[in-house]
Amino acid sequence: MELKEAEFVRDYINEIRAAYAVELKDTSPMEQYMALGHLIKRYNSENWTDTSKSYRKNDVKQVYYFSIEFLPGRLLQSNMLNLGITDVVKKGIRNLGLDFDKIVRAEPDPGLGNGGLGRLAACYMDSMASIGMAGNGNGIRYRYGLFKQVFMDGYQVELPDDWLRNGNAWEVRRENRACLVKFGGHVWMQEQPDGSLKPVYDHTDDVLAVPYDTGIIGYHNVVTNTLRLWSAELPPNAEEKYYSQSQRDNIDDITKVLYPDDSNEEGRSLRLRQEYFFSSAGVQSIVRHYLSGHISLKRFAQKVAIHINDTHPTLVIPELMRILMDEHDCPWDLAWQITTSTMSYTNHTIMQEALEKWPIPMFQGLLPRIYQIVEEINRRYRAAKIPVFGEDIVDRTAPLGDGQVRMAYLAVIGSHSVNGVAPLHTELLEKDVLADLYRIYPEKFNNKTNGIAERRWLEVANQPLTKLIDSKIGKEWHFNPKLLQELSAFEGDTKFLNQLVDVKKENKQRLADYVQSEMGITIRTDAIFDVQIKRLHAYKRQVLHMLEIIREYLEIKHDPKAEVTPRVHIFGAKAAPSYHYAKSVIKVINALADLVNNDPDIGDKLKVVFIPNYGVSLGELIIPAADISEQISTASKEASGTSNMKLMTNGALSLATLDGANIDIIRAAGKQNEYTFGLTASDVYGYYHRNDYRSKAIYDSNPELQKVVNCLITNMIPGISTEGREIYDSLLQYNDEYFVLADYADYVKQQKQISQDFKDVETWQKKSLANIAASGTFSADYSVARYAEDIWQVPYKRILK
Ligand code: BZD
Repeated sequence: MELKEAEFVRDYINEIRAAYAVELKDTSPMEQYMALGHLIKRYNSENWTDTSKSYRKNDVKQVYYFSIEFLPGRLLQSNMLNLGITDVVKKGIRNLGLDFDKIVRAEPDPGLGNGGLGRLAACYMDSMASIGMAGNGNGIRYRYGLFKQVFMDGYQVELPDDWLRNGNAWEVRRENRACLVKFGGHVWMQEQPDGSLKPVYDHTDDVLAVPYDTGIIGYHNVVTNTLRLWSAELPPNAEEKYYSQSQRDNIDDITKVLYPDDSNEEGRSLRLRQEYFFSSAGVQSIVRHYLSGHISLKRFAQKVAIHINDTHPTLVIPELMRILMDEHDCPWDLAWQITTSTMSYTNHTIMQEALEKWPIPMFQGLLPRIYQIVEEINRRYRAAKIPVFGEDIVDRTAPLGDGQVRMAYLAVIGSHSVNGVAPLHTELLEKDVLADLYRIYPEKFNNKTNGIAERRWLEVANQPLTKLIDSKIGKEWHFNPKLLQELSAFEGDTKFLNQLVDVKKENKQRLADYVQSEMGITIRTDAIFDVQIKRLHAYKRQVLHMLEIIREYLEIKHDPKAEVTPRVHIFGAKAAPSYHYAKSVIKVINALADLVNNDPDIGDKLKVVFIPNYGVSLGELIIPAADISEQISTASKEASGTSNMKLMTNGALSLATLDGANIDIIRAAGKQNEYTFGLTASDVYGYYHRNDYRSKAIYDSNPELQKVVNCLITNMIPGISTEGREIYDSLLQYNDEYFVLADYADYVKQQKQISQDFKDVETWQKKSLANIAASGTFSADYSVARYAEDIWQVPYKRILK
């Protein structure tokens, strides 16, 4: 948009006066931020209205991305970027004598997700708007996001994340679009005048779902899409009916807090209520919107695509069936045809323990009509498939089985498309996790490799690098990130390589300043910044990284005078509050950090920093500063990974197993520009099939490994007698479920190679450049374009090659 500085300054001062009735000089950064957010929202309001109007006028097919999590990150800078007003606003703010960075930091970072899945949903929202696609988000407006993590005596402590305390500048509450979601009660069949039977639900517990909409601004293209998050409230006219305190609390609880676990199914009734709540409210509002422009529901699937982001929104399937049949008299077959043509499903994990299943009595009690529909889906599935495929495989894959509602199977059966998020992951879905369903519906399965929003992860997070890239290849890559490939022409340009070194140094300094001020630890910027940032989980193997730190520590202790390449090991990771083992790992890494960081023999050769409260905002600070990107999951376990892509585009070299999208990153950047190691997925499956992995044998055969692992139980690291033992036992007594010891030697070898290679600045920088140049293909713009073409069949405007 066009904006002059003088105009902005005038508007901003007026905004502050109107909102707070004080002079600018008397405002807090929070007030300055809120006023700026409101002003920008106002600047963009016409685009938002016009986008909706034009979708409606042109009867454009809409995509609705249903996700129980969205992790958008702070919106101020990305909205300014996408509107093209960054420079004007920054200048205006500076000339008013305000501190822009402080204003940026005053914005709460909405933690409405756990990790990769929620962040992916947010990247996709940004990309859909930016390529000009009619893509809407649908989720939950949690009053408390993911907990704030602090460390006390090295232990993780969780504090509530009251992110809405000062209001939310970007959202609009739309009370007039609210709808009722019904739980519990009874269903009975009422005879109609024509003799047919119609279900009636009574004695239900009704909850009002109120939408809060946030505009998702496209990049330089006047498009603004909508992210709709639902909040649970008492129904209207509630005062006419008595609600006990516990009924009120039950309603309040539905959207109170995000479940803080990203890898275990919760299995609790509140979680199921959350899932039905936003699925039902979302589908109701979609049907209502559709019917405001169409007379019949027959063409619904030509105008609406609903995407199921992992299994949490699977109940959109029976919910759409319910609305079509019970409210619009659609016969089953037509309703089923419309529903399956509308729905598509992405799986994000092969971990068995994350697959959602609900005990039938709980499900049936909470959602009696939905359960009837699932039963009928189940009955028809069995009737249609048993004659063709036999009873065994159909038993194993039916939506109902073992006394449970199996959400992933329901999602596959009720969708026309099922995708994994990286080629290896999709292959494993087909061969292993969903192999039976793949046999029955091979045509539904496809791969859509994840992507990231380059705008946030490069243009917002790494402004120095963005400027440098622009100075070399212009700005066209902002619209078509694959053009970053043009950078490879500068591989021999020493001046450019040196400029890249300077940019990295600047970013490392920014992080070092943060670490100094927040943690009181001094780190040197000429050290290797070796970064592992992701949820804490055994399969992601922070333990392997930890063993390497112990090894490096012992090595320096053994010969304190020997020359070493200095290193800073940087961790960011939250553990699910109930995940005991993950919390022990945090404690041990923190204790190790204390030992290492305060040992005079070590000095500044080796530092360990576990930065508390990792989230999107800290990611923006850490990622541009990284030299090494640790992507060290047990092969086959990480569906894709996305921090691997973010780190790559910021010039970090991957230290990676052949897992998830690491494989594709390595192929894109060239093997010689990354450090790969360890078992392959087929090695891991080989061990499973033969059942012959013995971690103890590896331990016995490697004296160096023994020394390192023994440090967990020798009191060398103070204060971890319980936690150290727990990890030690997991590796030896419980046979090392994630093959840490199997990969140890190869991992160490690559770490040693890294220490060598880092000394040759020019060669290192060339590798870093190769990563940046090849990273464009991992832009989410291309990912959503592929979803649009292959799955959703929706148009988009931007030409992407
Ligand atoms: O999804 C992650 C995978 O682990 C990553 O490999 C992948 O890159 C991303 C995006 O596709 N999965 C999750 O993040 N899963 C969850 O966050 C989650 C949340 C609630 C319940 C279960 C899983």
